[in-house]
Amino acid sequence: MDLWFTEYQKDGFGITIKVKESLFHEVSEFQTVDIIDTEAFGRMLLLDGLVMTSEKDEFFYHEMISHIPMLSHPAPKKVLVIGGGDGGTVREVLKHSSVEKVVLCEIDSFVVDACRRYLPTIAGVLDDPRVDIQIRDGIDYIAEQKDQFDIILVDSTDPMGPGEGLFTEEFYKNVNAALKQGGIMAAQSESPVANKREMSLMYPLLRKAFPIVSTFVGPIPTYPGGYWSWAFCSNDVKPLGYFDEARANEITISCKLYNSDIQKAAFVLPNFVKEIVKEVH
Ligand code: AG3
Repeated sequence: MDLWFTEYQKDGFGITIKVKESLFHEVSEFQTVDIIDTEAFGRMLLLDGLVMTSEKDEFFYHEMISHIPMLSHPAPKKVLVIGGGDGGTVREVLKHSSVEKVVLCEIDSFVVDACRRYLPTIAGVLDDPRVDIQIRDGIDYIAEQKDQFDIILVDSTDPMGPGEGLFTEEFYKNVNAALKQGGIMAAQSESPVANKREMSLMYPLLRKAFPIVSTFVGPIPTYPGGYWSWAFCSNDVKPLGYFDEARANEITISCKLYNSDIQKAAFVLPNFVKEIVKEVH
């Protein structure tokens, strides 16, 4: 019998993937955690029945959320990833030779443990000595950090469930206070196709916390709408305000998606996305 998984997205559509087998299924204190093996995308992590990552298309997300901000900073040394318990964002951050320490602040130890066991190509870097794993709520962690990080990456779930508190003005203000001078935050900001409402609520809150708020976009085959966005926020760095092409070329060698043309193109927004984020045009 054929077994298919569907993430119901919005307005009567979803993404449906043929399942080979279920490898892990647990209900943690926070959410349902599943790892399934699929024909089309290899192994996949699902949280509360939503696609978080897959072996075959994770690079679309992880290379964008990390390299676009990392290469907008001259020498990022200390990086914080909030959420992202699968380790994919940390893996990309560690490709940058300036990095001395990456703190991974993930609320749910079940996610980290399941990914370490079943998704080694994504979570394999979590044993690197530069990685400090904090199993705690990012909301509390960030409130304790002042002037600490060069880059903060908010690799969260959707703005409902355990991720909800990561989409508030207070949280963004605390992120700002945790950044050093010249620091940058990038946060996943949902799909301009499937989550217009969530996006249009998020950007005004970001603008209350940061003077510079911009948006970059890219495709993600297994996420709602197939098309995704990230917020780029800073006190002093504008998108493409700093860019070292030689460093970008070094990173490009180990990437499936990222290159210096992508860096330049990522902030080019279609009109309907400008409308959602209310970017002046
Ligand atoms: N990124 C998850 C983004 C939200 C996806 N939403 C959805 N499928 N409805 C976090 C995992 C990648 N490290």
